[in-house]
Amino acid sequence: MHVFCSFRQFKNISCCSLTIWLVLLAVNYTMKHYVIISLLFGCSLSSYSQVPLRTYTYVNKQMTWAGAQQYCRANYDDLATITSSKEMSSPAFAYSQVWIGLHDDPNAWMYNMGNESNSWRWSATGETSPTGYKNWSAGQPNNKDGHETCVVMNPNGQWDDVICAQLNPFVCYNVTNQNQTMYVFIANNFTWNSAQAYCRQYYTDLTTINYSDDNAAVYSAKPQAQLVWIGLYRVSYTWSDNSPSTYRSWYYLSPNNYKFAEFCALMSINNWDDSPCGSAFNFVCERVSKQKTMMRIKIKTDSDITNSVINAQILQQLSAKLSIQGWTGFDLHWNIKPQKIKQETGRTSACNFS
Ligand SMILES: [Ca+2]
Ligand SMILES: [Ca+2]
Repeated sequence: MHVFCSFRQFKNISCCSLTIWLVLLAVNYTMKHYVIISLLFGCSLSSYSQVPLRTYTYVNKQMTWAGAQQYCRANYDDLATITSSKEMSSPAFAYSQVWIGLHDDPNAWMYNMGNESNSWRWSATGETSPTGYKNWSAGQPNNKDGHETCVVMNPNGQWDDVICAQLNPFVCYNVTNQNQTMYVFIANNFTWNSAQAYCRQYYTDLTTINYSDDNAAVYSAKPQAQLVWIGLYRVSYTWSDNSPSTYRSWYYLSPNNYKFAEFCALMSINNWDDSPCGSAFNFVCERVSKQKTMMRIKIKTDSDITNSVINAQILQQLSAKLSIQGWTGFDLHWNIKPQKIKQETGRTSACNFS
């Protein structure tokens, strides 16, 4: 297959002819791959094939979720990630009560302020506190009923994880020209996400609290009897193989974190329920086919494209775009053949996928 098109993205890089080999180790569908290439380079492709790259195996052994994960990693690639209803229609899932790779990790959020996938993060940084400061109320955080992934400051200044859809006033912060942090109480009753959007539009963000002094300042900024949103949140369920897939097929009452003891996803014919990770069930493993794709791009430009700084910037941009699209495990590198470099003028160019 050959595709030619005008190549506009890198006009400012220019000067010679070079070849880029993009080696993509894909864990998604071939179709998605082509869609991404189309997005990156503005080319339309005339044909594609759909090849599912995940293959699933039902394992008839009763194990805890962690035991199943270990077994799958030793004998396949990992516990199963499911990214679509089409994948879920695999015969491997035609059984009641099987572990899949979706889980929450209470050790990452209940006892510390770590930086794991399920840990608490501050809205302003997307990361945990560098100081590890926390000020939970007794017995919190507890993820009651399985949906408490946003944090309020109680009237007494201590924190509690609650459902993000609650409607609460909130405290934004701003950094002044003198590098001072100002805390601003907003009396509107908003969900956590709406409060975050409001703070980002009119101030810097929802509050970050790294020290007891910060906590005292936020406490002072709000009316004494008032409960408020602060900028702390977390993502509760993530996949064992670190897939960014947001596909979910929870039973309508799940997850419910029944008895505060359910953090692993158990599947029963399309319906997922959070269950105690220590219970023993059969499970489904996955094997992920790595797809190696080489994309040859010919660029004719008029600046020094052999400049390593420019080359690194291009790869950074490509990597960022692929990551945003949900790609993992890819490797991009240049393969420049100096002997083929020849001086060209003008800024028109072509890309050639073969
Ligand atoms: Ca709670
Ligand atoms: Ca449950």
